[in-house]
Amino acid sequence: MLEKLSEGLKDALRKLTGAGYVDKAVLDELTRDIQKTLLASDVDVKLASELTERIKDRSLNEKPSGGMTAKEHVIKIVYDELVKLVGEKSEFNLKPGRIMFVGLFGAGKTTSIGKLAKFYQKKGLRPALIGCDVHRPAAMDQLSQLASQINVQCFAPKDIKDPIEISKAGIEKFKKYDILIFDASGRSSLDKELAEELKKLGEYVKPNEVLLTVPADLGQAAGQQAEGFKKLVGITGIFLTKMDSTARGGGAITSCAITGAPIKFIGTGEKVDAIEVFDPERFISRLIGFGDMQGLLEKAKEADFKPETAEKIMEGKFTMNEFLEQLQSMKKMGSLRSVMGMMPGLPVKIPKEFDMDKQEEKMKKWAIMIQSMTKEEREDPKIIDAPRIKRIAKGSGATEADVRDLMKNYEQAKKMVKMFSGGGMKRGLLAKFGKKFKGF
Ligand SMILES: Nc1nc2c(ncn2[C@@H]2O[C@H](COP(=O)(O)OP(=O)(O)OP(=O)(O)O)[C@@H](O)[C@H]2O)c(=O)[nH]1
Ligand SMILES: [Mg+2]
Repeated sequence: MLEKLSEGLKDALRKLTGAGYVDKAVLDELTRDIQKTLLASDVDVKLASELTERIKDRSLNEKPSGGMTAKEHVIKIVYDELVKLVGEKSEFNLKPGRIMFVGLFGAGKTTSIGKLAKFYQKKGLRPALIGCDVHRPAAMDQLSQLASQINVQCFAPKDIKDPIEISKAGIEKFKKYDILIFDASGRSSLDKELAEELKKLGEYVKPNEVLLTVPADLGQAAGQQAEGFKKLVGITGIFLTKMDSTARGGGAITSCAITGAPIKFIGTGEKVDAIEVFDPERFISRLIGFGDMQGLLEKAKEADFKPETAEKIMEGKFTMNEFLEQLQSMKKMGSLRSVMGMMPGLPVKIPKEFDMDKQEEKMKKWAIMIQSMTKEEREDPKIIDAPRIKRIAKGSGATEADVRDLMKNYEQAKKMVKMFSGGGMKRGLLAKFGKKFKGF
């Protein structure tokens, strides 16, 4: 999905992280690259150039906050601005209710209804489908087939020709169900008749959500369509379909975002589980390949080294206490996997053979072992001999081999620390450190 856009943005940011320092020339290149890749993904020219202007302006005029480096600051701005470009986060209602799907022929209504029903099912709610497309001959059959395929109840009578009448009977039939999803008629364009029918149906059903399905391959025209439906029938959100099969998704998303009707879901394939809740922050983080950027920036601030620890380390002092401090910093930052995924400048791909979860378990154990050492042992690990190893193992519920493994890793870490001294300490150290001593 959006591979080209994603690659383009990643390349632009990689150039930034690879540059010696951030200056106007670097920013010019960064914004030029971003603009180029946005345009290639069909984002409106004006939107793209406004965005890049803001990135430049903010990067030059805003001060980096809370211990961020100049590059991190720019990355954060790029991230912020891209998030704003794709819309606001909207909560999707997970309470019992009624959802009406609207959209033109072939937009993906019926498919998306199946996906959403399955989505609710997985959350432990009971959905049921009601077919209100009385015009297209095969519509009722299609809905019934889909329903039986995903094991969801469905009311799609072929003999009733009035959507209101169908709704009435369906609501009565599915009184005990949590979520009722209505498949409304489509048409080749949003004309007066369709608008009338949808309005009437809406007034009767009183849905909590009216979702417009728009195919992403429309590019910027997706936004125009959303605008039209919003004006004529009122919609609460957009289900953007076919994101997997177009390079114009950037245009579709950004043009929908400016209509003020939030994108709530995206469809990423024909299968029933190809559905994603649309969350602008997560979407952009993934697109630019830096994992949960926001999370990193906040957590990294919290988990920053204590200055006195950093100082000690810089002086070359690295006892078990400093080692423990580091392990705890890592823990505070969240799971190793997400921290690694979040590090700007680190490739997001982690070698398959490296078992993160196991490593994380290990680090937790190490912390417990260090905590069962005496003050002397922590300050001068050299004194830890076989009997002491035995005692530490016993005291921390570990094996002697575990303690030896900890000692080995501590020694390696100490060596690493000696290698880095001077600038780029603090968080930089943590990043390099975490990367190196676990065999990357
Ligand atoms: N690749 C891809 N195909 C999709 C997606 N969503 C729907 N489709 C395909 O789009 C086509 C039309 O989907 P339908 O669900 O029948 O669309 P509809 O809006 O109900 O169509 P009408 O009832 O005829 O108005 C089907 O071939 C679907 O498999 C998606 O997210 N990705
Ligand atoms: Mg349909």
